[in-house]
Parts: sequence; structure tokens; C-alpha cells
Amino acid sequence: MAIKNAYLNDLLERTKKRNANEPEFIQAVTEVFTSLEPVIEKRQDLVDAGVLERIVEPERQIMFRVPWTDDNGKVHVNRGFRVQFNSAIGPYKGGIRLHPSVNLGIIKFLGFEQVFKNSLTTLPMGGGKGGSDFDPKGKSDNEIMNFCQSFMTELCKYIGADCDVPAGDIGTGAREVGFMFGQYKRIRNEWVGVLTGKGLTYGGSLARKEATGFGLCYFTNEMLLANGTSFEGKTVLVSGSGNVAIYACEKATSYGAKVVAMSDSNGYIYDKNGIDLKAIKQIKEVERKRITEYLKYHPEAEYHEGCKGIWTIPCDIALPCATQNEIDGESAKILVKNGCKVVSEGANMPSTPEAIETYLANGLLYGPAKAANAGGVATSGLEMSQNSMRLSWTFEEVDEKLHGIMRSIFKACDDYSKEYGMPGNYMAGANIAGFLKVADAMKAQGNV
Ligand code: NDP
Ligand code: 2IT
Repeated sequence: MAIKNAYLNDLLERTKKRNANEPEFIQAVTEVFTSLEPVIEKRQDLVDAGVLERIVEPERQIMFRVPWTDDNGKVHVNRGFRVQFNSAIGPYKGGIRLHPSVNLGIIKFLGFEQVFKNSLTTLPMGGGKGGSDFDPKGKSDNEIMNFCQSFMTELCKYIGADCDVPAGDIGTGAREVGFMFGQYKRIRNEWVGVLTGKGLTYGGSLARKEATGFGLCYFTNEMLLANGTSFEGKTVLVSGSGNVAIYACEKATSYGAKVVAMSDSNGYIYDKNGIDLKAIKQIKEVERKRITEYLKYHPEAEYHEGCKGIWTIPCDIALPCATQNEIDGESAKILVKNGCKVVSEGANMPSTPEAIETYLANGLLYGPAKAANAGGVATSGLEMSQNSMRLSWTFEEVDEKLHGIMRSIFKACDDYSKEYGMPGNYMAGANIAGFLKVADAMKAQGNV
């Protein structure tokens, strides 16, 4: 995926140099720039307004100390991050990732992706992302609460319902959002929709929990229908077994597909009879245990150590829903060799550049993350609307709006891929559609 345009190439080189120790951020920028070549040739005005130089530099990055005490009284210190990437079209919006691998480069890649994703949702939300290298695994509820309260004690100085609205991501679910929300409210003495993904008794939206996984399947279904096929009777792999993976599995199954494998960071299960999602929910949502426990419910299923092996199982459709770069070039080739025709991304940037090249070279239908997984943040946007209006919509109302948004995101990807001469390249369509709205807003607001 070489870039020919001299201006874009030069800016990319400068961006690489300036952020040399942030490989994931550079990967995300490179992918977007690759798609923008035909746009830049038509839109010299955006170049003149310095939009691209500005769009690769976060408006603000905050890093802070997060001290907390474990159940034995030992003091720990983690590092907290919030990257407020772009507020051209709305308040900063994006999740909080709690995982030991978190560093500034990872949060910047996620924040950069979020800018374009949020633009695609059709809702007025800018892009941001936060997190910490805190590892929630094996911690007691009390330790999680101590950490979340300390994290919010500092973060609360920089966020607000009309300024920056965090939510969940890896390692941050309703429990963590609840603890953070409580601490924000206590310090600021105001009840506002400053976080989304809240519990249903205190301002959360129905269908937010299901939204990313359901939205992924709504998008994928549109892509399949537009190409004369459907989920019906298809064999599906879903990596991960967290929030996104569980509800992707549920919706794909309801569309008539058979999900035969899921995973966690230790290994994967293969159940040729179709995954028993009730067992997965019990293991992951209730007991917070490892996926190998699935064998207790279904001894006839297989468990294999390691995450990569899941991509060696023959399938029609792969839905990566765990983490970045989980499908590399080698895994992509194996998927293709085994007959996989569709890859649609629930996780953020789960495919390496080599994997994406393999999909495109082999004519796979490829649903890029910033479009395919936008249903989560879109429903967060709907939660913000409900909080502002001081009312709650029914599950059906929210789900119907989510479905409509995912349809319109697919249409934007399809329309823009055609308009810019790359029909069927939904990655290019998503990058261009997401970019243009933000870029025009940035130009209109002057050099800020
Ligand atoms: P969860 O924490 O609920 O689940 C994450 C899942 O991915 C777990 O099964 C976890 O396994 C696995 N996983 C995480 N890190 C790794 C790793 N380094 N290697 C292998 N497996 C890993 O997170 P979500 O389901 O919310 O997020 C999954 C993906 O979807 C992320 O990329 C996230 O950014 C993206 N996303 C999330 C949205 C949301 O609304 N939550 C919205 C849009 C995108 P284990 O438990 O063993 O760590
Ligand atoms: O990557 C994502 O879009 C999310 N983690 C959801 C963000 C949000 O604000 O709901």
C-alpha cells in the first residue's frame, strides 16, 4: 500500500519521525493516508488549510499518576492517559482501556481511529481515548474500585458532558464505569452524562451493552446483502469473548449463522456444534473466568492454547473482536486458503497491513473497524441524547436507531468507495467519508 502523492508521503514521513516510538499510531495514520490520495488530489483547499498536519496531532494529551492501594495495603502506581484528539464536530468521545499493554502510542492510535469512526456515526461527536496500564485481571471488586476512584480523581479535571465523555473499552465495563461515574459525581457535585455505558438504574441506555456486537452484525449483514449473500448457514469465527464478541456471536447466530469458535488471551475453543452462548456469558460475564471453563459445559468441544490458532479453523466469515493486530499476514493467508470470504472487524485495528493487503488481493469482503464497530460509540451518542433530554428510550427504539445508523454507515462506505474510484473497497470508503466531514468542519472553524 505505497503512497504516491508527494505531499502525503512527506507528511507521513514527518509524522513517523515525530512519533517514532508509537508503531500502532503510525500504522493507523498510514492506513488513513493511503485511502486519502484521491481526496487530496481533488481538495487542494484542505491542504492549504493545513487540515492534515493538524489532524495527526492530538489537540491535547494528558498523562497522570494513578496511585491505589491493594487489599493487603500495598501501594501501586499506574499511569493514566486521556488523549483529546479532535473536537471539530463535537465533544471528545471515546472509551477507556484498562490493560497492561496500554501506553501513549496505543491510546493515540485508538483516539485517531475514533475521530473518523465518530464522524461516520452521523452524530456530533469528536474523538478521544483514554486508559491505563492497570491490569484488572485477578483484582478484587474493592481493588477495582480503589483504582477507578483514583483514576477519576485526576481525570475529572479534564472531562465533562459537553467537553469529553469517556466510556468502556477493553477491561472497562459497566462495573468500572459505575465506580468512575460515582467518583466524578462526588467530586463535582453534579449529575450529568459525563460517561456512557452506565448502569440502567442511573442513566445508562438500553442496548448499549449489546450495541457494538449487534452493530457489527448489522453492518456486516448490509455488506453481505449488497454483495448477494447473507449470514444464513455460514460458519463464523469470533475472536475474543468480551463485550463485543459475546453480542456479535448472539446477533450472527440470530441471523442464521453458526459461530464455531471464540477465544480469550490464553486460548480458543472450537465447538463444531455451534457455541453455547449461555455458557460463555456465565463464564465471562458472571464468573469472570477463563474460556477453557467451556469444556466443563461441553466436554466434546476442543480447547487450544494460544490465540492465533483460531484463524486456522475453516470458516466463511471471520469477526475479530479481541484486540489490535490479532490477524497478521500469515493468518490472513490461512483464512483465505480455507475458504473465508468475509472479514469484518469488531475490534479496533485487528488486522495488520499485510492482512488487509491479503483480503483486498483475494477479493474478500472487508468491513473495516472504524465503520463496522461504530455501533458502540453511536449508541453512546444515543445515551448522551437521552441524558440531556432526561428520558429513556425502550430497547426497541435504541436498537432501531442503531440499526439505521449502521445501514447509513455502510451506505457511506459504499458510496464513497464508488465516488473515489475504488468500488467495494469499504476501508477506503470509510476513511474518506469519515475524514471529509471532520476536515470540512476544521477548515470552516479556521486554523485552530
Ligand atoms: P473486553 O475487555 O470486554 O474483552 C476483550 C476480549 O479480547 C477478551 O476476551 C480478552 O481476553 C481479549 N483480549 C484483549 N486483549 C487481548 C490480547 N492482547 N490478546 C488476545 N486477546 C485479547 O473488551 P471489548 O469486548 O469491549 O473490546 C474488544 C475490542 O473491541 C477492542 O479492540 C476494543 O477496542 C473494541 N471495541 C470495543 C467497543 C465497546 O463498546 N466495548 C466499541 C468498539 C470497539 P482476556 O479476557 O483473556 O484478556
Ligand atoms: O472503540 C470504541 O468505539 C469504544 N470503545 C466505544 C467508545 C464509546 O464512547 O462508546
